[in-house]
Order: sequence, then C-alpha cells, then structure tokens
Amino acid sequence: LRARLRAGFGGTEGSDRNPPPPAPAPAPAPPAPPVTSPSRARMCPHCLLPVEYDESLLVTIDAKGNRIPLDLGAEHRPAHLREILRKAYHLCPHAGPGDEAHELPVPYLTSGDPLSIAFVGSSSVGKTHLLAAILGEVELGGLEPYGLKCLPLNPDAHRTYLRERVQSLQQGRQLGRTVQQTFARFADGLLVSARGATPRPVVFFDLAGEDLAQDGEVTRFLTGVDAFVFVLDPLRALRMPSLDPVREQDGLPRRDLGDEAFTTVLNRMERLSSGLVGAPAAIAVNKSDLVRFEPAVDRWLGRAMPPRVDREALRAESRDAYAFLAHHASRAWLKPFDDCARCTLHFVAATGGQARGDRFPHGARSRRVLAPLLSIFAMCGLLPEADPNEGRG
Ligand SMILES: Nc1nc2c(ncn2[C@@H]2O[C@H](COP(=O)(O)OP(=O)(O)OP(=O)(O)O)[C@@H](O)[C@H]2O)c(=O)[nH]1
Ligand SMILES: [Mg+2]
Ligand SMILES: [Zn+2]
Repeated sequence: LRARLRAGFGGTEGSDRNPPPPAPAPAPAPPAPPVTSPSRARMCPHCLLPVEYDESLLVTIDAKGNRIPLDLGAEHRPAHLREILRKAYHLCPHAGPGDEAHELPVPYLTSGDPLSIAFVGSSSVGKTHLLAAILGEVELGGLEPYGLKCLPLNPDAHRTYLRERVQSLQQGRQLGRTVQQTFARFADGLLVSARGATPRPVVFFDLAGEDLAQDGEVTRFLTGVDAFVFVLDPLRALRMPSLDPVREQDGLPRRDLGDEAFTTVLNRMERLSSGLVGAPAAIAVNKSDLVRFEPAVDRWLGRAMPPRVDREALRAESRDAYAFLAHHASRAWLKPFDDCARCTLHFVAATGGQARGDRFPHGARSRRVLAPLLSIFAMCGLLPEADPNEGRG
C-alpha cells in the first residue's frame, strides 16, 4: 500500500503514476490581450468542438439575456477595446438552437491554456455547496498566499454567481438542488494567474447528480474535462453506526456499491496505456463535520491550510484519508483512486454543519475546501514555482 500511495501522490517509481511534471517555465510576459484573432483554435468546453476566434461572432448579453452583436469597428482606443472584450462573449459556431445555444466568455479564447474542472458525485453529496464554498474562499483572497491572482472570467456572470450562491450560503441559507439539464454548462469561471504568467481560464462544472449517474447525453462532454473533484458523502459511504440517525433523517442510506456517479463518469473516461485515467483527480471527503470526532478527521479538519502546497503535505493528508476510507468504507468508494493515475484525497466540509429546514442555524462555515482545488492546480502546473528567495537570509 505504501508504495502505491507513494506512486499515486508523486513518488519517483516508474509507471504512469509518476509525479506530475514540474510546471512549465512561465511564458514570457504576455502581450496585451489579443484584439485580433489568436491563431490557435481551442475546444469549446460545452460541445467539445474546436472554436476559432472570429470577431463577427462577438456578442454582449443584456439584462434580459438577449445576445447583441458587438461591432468593434468604431472603437480604436486600446484600453476601451480591452475592457469591452473582457466582458464580451463569443458565440459557439457549433451551437444548436434552443436549449443548446451557448457562447464562451471572450477571455476563454484569448488567454492561456484553459482548465476545466468537474464536480462528480450523486445527488445530495454536496457538490453545489462545495463549489460555492470554494469560490467564496477564493473571493476572500484564499489563493493569494499561494501566489495566485484571480479575476472573474466574466464579471457579470461571476457577480450573479456570488450573489445567488456564495452570499446565500454565507448568510446561512441552504442552496437548492441542481436541476437536470439537456446540455452541460459551467457554473462559473476564473482567470487565474501565477506571478507574471499568462492568466489561465479555469471553469467549474456543477451538474445534477442524477445526470451524472445516468450516463446520458450530459456526461458525454465529461470526456473532454481536464480534472475531476470526486465528492464523497460519508453518509453514503461510511459504515459507522453513529451516522445512522443522520442517514435516516436525510433519507440517504448507506451504499456499499460506491457512488453511481463516480462509476459512470470513470467508466466513460479515456484511459492511458496503463489502463488508468490520465486526468488529475481529487477525492473530497465532504461533510467531514459529521465525523469530526474521529482522530484522523480531526487532525486535518482542525488544521489551517498549509502556507505552501508541497508534495509531502499532499501525501500525508491523502495517506490519512485513504486509510480512513479503507477502514470505514467498502473498496468501491476508493474507485477514483484505483482508476486515476494521479489522485489525492482530502477531508473537507462545505457547510461545516447540518442544515435545519432550509437554513444553517449557526451559519455555514466551510473547512479546508481549497485543499482539493490547490492539489488539482499543482497537478495541472498552475501553481507558481517556489519563491526563488525562499530559504535565503
Ligand atoms: N453536514 C454537512 N452537510 C452538507 C455539507 N455540504 C453539503 N451538505 C448538505 O448536503 C445536502 C446536499 O447538498 P448539495 O450541494 O445540494 O448537493 P449536490 O451534490 O449538489 O446535489 P445535486 O444538485 O442534487 O446533484 C444539503 O442539504 C447540504 O446542506 C457539509 O459540509 N456538511
Ligand atoms: Mg447540486
Ligand atoms: Zn460549443
């Protein structure tokens, strides 16, 4: 087991379970955001087809949701042009009519390499609360200590997300279940940059658990997603009898077969020659507040986030969470770890407590929710190299 854990979290053994390659050297300072077409086509995160930047497809979206064609012909002031493009959208040329119509924030096409992250887990595991808690921490500056600057990918969409999700949660209101869709859309996006490097768009997908479990049209797009957060619900997974009253109250019986959505999504993913999934993954053991009296959980949940993300810290938390799950849950719950070449494990709590009615009586207080995100950032080369001055003087 120890060897597997070492390999899984970045040891030096052979095989595909090697540490992620070091982050590429930062690109030279980026020129002003391109106002002409970038040559490289990139993939639409919704329909997975290539999209070439085309000025004639630029639109703005008004308060009523109407798409209004954007004419840049008369605007020659570079600063104004940049500001307009930062807020504009680019229609996807492959978009179908009606429900499937979609567009991309312009910075998605004109910034660095995009990173798409999907939250996976069946209904009620807490995906929506976890994403809101993560973006709440980001808004409070939670990524700054790690040398990361964040801007909204689209300012209006981000403001709406903050108002409808993050603020509601911070005010102690429970968020609603995610409605099933015919087409996968991302919930929100950020432009993340590490010291001087080109900003990279990061988009978050939060789908309905029922859609994820069913293996329908909506999961098709997941084969193009770059990284996964598998959200594990202790109520479904852990054999502890102390959880029985909560299971009964929430109507979430234990399931020794593992999470249906994990299985559906993992079985759909492309595999490396080793048979493993190449996309970086993190298992977030959510609702950890329900098991906080367990020493292994308490050790991590009570601890502040480490000031730096290093392999040793990631491995230590993963090792504890792995041992905890291996002891208290059936093997099926470790499927993401078994199937993915690189997978870390984390104890988190999106709300920090149980809701009563539709409120969190003591307010919602998240715990360690940035840990899985930072691990994925590390695996995807988004974290800046260690401070060159570190250790001096
Ligand atoms: N105790 C506790 N409950 C939580 C936590 N996070 C979420 N919950 C509860 O879990 C329930 C489901 O949360 P959601 O975020 O709606 O779950 P989901 O995975 O998005 O579900 P779908 O949208 O149906 O796929 C809600 O009642 C939350 O209050 C947590 O950290 N601790
Ligand atoms: Mg949801
Ligand atoms: Zn598209």
